[in-house]
Amino acid sequence: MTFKRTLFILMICLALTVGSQAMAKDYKLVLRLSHVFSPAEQLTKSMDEVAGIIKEKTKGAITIHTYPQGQIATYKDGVEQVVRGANFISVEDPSYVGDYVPDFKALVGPMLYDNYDEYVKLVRETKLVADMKKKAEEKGIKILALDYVFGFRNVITDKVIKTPADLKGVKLRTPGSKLFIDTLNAMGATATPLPWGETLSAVQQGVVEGLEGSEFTNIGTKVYEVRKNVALTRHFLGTCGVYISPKVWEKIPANYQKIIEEEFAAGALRMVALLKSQHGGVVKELESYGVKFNEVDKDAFKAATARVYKEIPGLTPGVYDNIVKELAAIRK
Ligand code: X3X
Repeated sequence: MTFKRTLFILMICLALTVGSQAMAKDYKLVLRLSHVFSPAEQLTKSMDEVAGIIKEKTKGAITIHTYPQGQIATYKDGVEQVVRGANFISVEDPSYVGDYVPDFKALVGPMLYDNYDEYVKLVRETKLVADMKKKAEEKGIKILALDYVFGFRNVITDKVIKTPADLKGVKLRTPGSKLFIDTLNAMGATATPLPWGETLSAVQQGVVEGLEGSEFTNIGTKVYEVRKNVALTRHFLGTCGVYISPKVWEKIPANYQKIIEEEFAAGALRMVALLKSQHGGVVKELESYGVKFNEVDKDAFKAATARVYKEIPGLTPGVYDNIVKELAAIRK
């Protein structure tokens, strides 16, 4: 190559770099982030914190306005906003992604996890979940995190529940996710889907006898004022993922993408560590408000919910067994 030609190519490269930097400099994007959690709950604080860090690190180029407590689209409707390509971040249980890629329902299915860490490891480090994420992206959902864990979900009633038989005829509020409805029904209860915003009044008015949720939900939304018994079914690990449209994502300059990805991932790890350290204290505080905790016949609930996995339509054959295998390896 002649000297002149080399110089010409170098100048074009330089012009392109300067051009894209100028573009990134002028770049501005406003995203709306939506979830159902209350101001006192860590998920709300974590989302606000991550949004603040992203704004600071991108020097104001990426603004994320957070909308807690279901002010705008949440649950299934929130994920739908993402799939439609809106400038929107949905923060929801991964079972809603399961409406597009059913394997996510198996990933967060009943009676799977013993602690937060094994779930975090599974979603961060296995090819199995990396492949699931790729499939979600093809369906219009780019996953920025899956592990904003907010505790194991337990049955909260006034009646002491120890076996599936104890739940017979007991109406329990669940979120509207089909996985939740099917699981609570399989556990023996009569699942009654309601958005969180209607839950406590439904319990107070006796529309439902109780609900299912974690100790962090219990303390953060004052469930203890309306129901006093927690049966430690630990049937689901309460967790939220963070979802954005790949179409929106692709238009974000790479340096900002990196910041967004890193900060949502780091925020989840901080939340997991914090909640792990707070759980014992939260249980004590709930007990001081008169809440009683009881262990349950775990095997009976496990047997009762086994069929849920068989009945999820559209699962990749063998995916549940593969999740169990990966978990066994992690536990070793
Ligand atoms: O998709 C997000 C979660 O499944 C929300 O669970 P839900 O509706 O029982 O709300 C939990 C609370 O902590 C809300 O304040």
